Amino acid sequence: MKKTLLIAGLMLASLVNANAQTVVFSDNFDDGDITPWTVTDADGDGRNWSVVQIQDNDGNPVGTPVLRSASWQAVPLTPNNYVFSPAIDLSGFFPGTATVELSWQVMAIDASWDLEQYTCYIGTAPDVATMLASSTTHHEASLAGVNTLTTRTLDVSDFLGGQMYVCFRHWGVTDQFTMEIDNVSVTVSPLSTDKFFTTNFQVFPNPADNVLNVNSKTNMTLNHVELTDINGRVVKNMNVAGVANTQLNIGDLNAGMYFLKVTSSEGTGTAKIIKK
Ligand SMILES: [Ca+2]
Ligand SMILES: [Ca+2]
Repeated sequence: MKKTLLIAGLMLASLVNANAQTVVFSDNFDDGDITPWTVTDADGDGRNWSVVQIQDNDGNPVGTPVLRSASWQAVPLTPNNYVFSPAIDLSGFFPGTATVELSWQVMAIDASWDLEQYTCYIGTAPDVATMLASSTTHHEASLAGVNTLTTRTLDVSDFLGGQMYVCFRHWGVTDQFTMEIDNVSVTVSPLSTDKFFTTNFQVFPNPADNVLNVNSKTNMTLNHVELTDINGRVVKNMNVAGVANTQLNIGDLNAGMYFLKVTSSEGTGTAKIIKK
């Protein structure tokens, strides 16, 4: 029973790295103000994204304020409208330590006129050229049937360590009605320790007879390497102070499963090891 508890403890310890999720950006537009977002009217018709409070036929508010762009407003429009977020700062997070998820909600409110097209781009500057060159995008050729605010997500982990901007572009459509965006957020989630390991390091061979090689796959270096048996006893323990690669001699260990724990300045990684 005690052994089982210890293993359970080790498994639990391997699940979570240093910090919980961090919401680094969120905007629900409920202040009714589009700033600090900026817009570019690439079609030049003077119409663009704006923050509106949707109302019913009696003038009563429906839901909360949203970001809206139109493809029909008394007359058919042919929008090519861009809206850019302010800078979203991910410079405090080291690449390879976390995943970053962009989340937003989208709809085309009129079910009879909902063939709206849009693209969400992520880039390092709030301008059209940068966004069109981005490889981190989400495109929807039609919002048919998406008539209530519906959540979309995009992995933006590539922007860890720097700044990112979110862009929504309403384009390639005419004579429908409107599309809406709301509740934009960016959340950073630290990697589990086993994912942290496989992202930044490799260990080989595994299973191993005598020597375990522990190598960095990224710019991350090792400060400490530790091997623990299934009872939680530390059987190897090495300070290695900032090296990319190291070796552990395990020729003296009994055959079985062990847990490798590596510590870098950016976090902790774990991996299961088999000694033959
Ligand atoms: Ca809102
Ligand atoms: Ca326009």
